[in-house]
Amino acid sequence: MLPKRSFVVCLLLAFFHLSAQQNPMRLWYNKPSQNWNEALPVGNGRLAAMVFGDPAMERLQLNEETVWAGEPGNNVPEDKYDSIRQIRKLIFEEKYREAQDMSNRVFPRAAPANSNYGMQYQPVGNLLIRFKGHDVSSEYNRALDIQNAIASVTYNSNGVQYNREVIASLADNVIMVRLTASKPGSINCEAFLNSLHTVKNIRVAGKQLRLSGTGSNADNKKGRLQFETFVLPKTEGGTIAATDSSLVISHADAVTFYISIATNYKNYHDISIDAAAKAERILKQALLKTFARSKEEHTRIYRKYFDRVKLDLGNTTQSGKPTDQRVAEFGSGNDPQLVSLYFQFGRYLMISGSQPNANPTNLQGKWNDKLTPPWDSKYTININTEMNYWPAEPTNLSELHRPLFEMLKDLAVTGQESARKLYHARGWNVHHNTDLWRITGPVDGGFYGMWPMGGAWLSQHIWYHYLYTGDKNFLKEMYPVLKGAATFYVDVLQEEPSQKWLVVAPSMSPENTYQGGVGITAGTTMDNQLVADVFSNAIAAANILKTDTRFADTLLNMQKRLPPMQVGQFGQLQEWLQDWDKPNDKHRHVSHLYGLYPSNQVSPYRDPALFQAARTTLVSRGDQSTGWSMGWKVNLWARLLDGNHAYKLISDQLRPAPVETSGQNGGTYPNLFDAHPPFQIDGNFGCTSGIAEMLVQSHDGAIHILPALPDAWPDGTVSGLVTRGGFVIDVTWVAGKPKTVNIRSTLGGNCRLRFYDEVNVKTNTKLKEAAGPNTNPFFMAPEVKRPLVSPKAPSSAAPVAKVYEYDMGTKVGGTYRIDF
Ligand code: FUC
Repeated sequence: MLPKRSFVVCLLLAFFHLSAQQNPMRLWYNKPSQNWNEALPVGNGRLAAMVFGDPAMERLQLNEETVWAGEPGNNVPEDKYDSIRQIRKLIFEEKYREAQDMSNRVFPRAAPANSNYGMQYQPVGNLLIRFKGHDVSSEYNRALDIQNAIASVTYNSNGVQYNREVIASLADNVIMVRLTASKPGSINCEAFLNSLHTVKNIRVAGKQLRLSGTGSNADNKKGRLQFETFVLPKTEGGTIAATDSSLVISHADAVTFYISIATNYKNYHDISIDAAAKAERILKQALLKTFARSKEEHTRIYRKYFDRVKLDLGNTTQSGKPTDQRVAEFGSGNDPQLVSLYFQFGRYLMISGSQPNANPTNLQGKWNDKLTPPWDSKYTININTEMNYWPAEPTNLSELHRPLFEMLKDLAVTGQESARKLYHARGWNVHHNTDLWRITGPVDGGFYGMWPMGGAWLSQHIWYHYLYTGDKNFLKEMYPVLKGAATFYVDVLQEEPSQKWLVVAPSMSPENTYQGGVGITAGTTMDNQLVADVFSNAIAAANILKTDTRFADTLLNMQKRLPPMQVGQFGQLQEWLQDWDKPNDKHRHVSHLYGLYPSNQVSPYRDPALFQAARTTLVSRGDQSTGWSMGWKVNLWARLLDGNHAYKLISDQLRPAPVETSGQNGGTYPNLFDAHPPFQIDGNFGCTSGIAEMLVQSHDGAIHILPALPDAWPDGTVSGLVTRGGFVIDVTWVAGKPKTVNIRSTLGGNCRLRFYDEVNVKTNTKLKEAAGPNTNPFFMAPEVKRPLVSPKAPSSAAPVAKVYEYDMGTKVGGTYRIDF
């Protein structure tokens, strides 16, 4: 017999287990959203909506991913090549302020009259559904089920239970709102549309609501993006009547609203689609199915992605509370399940925002309610867009990386203009922003915009995708893009006067300064790391595809002449070629740590001194920052193998976001959207990838199991994480140590595993102690090892834990189990 107390404990545990089993993957609230950051996002890559859930007035704020201001066209200024040469000359003469002043003059802060600094991503409008008499309600619940991708609202009013379900259908390309009630004939509502756009037409056509509109004019561009929205309610029982501007539904048993939105966008240079005909076609198709069938198909498609990864970090009573309360209490409570929910929410956002045939997720994913959103909600590519795609490969959503590759193919065309005109270079490049129209010129003037490295960073993703999937056809398809990125740097690199290293100039370390208002320079650490990677990837790809031997030789020779990473006065990894870093610099960008994450140029085992220098840099930069910066730091601390510090950053990120809509304090809104503030989706994705990085890493010659597990997660299970070389990993751990590891090999080859604990090779007979370099081609180190220049010994050497490494031969499709 169990003693009474144990019995109660068991009951409690069983209860939490049960409720966790019922659906731990659910955001829920006991009140309607008061503002946009409380509303819940649904999306199918192309369409998106925020669901507010007010009983008396439902609001769906609608987006379609191609509704942008402006029209096709690039923004590359004419006749700037000589100025760029002069700026470069000033830099090499160490006249940095003059160089910056000239750059600011040549590329003004505001877009010149004949050009533009990128267009705005814009909302479509709102579908509003008024329910008279529902101001008073009880038993209210509003939820987002991220296991099935369904938003719902339930409440009781006048003795009737009302339910709403909303899906952005992955099967039928429409958004659907389903209204039901516990009593027949009790659905009475009035639906209408509105929109912020100035050029618009809202009307009722038969039993449909319609909204057409045109994207705004902005800078030198005329708004030529047209959209059409058709909303059709299908009733079961009751009647529909039309007014001038609304549809009135009376005494229905159930209603399904079908929302079809289409635009004239075909691709970045062609807007010749008939938007109305497309919206109509999609609507007709969708109407052939019942809601039940659409929902089932939608969920099936969604779960094909979502179910691939499971994460259990433990569960406490906190998980029974509304999500907003859990965010508010995260710092003081013990709520590991909120971390797994947040992790999976990042995956939810990727599945809902980045379907294979869609555009990439922008600064707000696909969710935006403003005509002029912060930073235009466009693609900021000096960190933000890349961060959106960090979880794609490791969290088993590889197909959803595709939109980024399609954008890269576009940029490899439009970016030839900026390469040619601004730099007299072959290949292609893009600066720190782009948009739906794939602009590639500098944006926001000489200080922010003079960074010709956007293509270098984005194109890393081609190589990541290849390393995780081994897909040679993909590599072949994307090789011209990689080659074009590398070619640009072959033509652009300059010999700097002091050491004769080859550097990019002018450029900057994104958005940071080394003296008041001056950031422009030559050969920043991040640029050197990026060019080294572009060259390594292009060389490796050329070898694999057996092409361009001479070109690869050129790259190899040039790569040897890139500046090394350097350790500076306070033991830090230098951000600039010169030792200009300040120990009190808290700037949100940590660009020079690109080499630590997402790249793999810093290893505790290959180069401990460099590893220590990177650590010193991160310590001095501090934790507190914008959402995306903290998301990056989760990954960086994971790479520094410090799980507790990575967890500290997760806790900082999971603090409630301040109500103000600007600032640099980060945090999380009630709907789990990340705050810069304001809302920016990159931090969600950054933290999601950081959590994966704490559990499994594969960048450093081996698969490191539980590299950065924090004390806060002593026991847990993760399954379905993917590593380089296409290994799918499941790990169960107890008391901070691995217990079982399951590995599924999708590409075969040597599987080198790294643990902090010794494995018994007598019982795990497939393993043998690792010897020599890893023979798996997806784990090979780059050909050129870039030495560290370390005039001073790095400080604060934290010891790096001892590791044990094992090799295991694997076959395609084979599964392997390791027991501790
Ligand atoms: C970069 C960052 C800002 C912001 C903007 C969208 O410029 O420095 O913090 O995230 O992108």
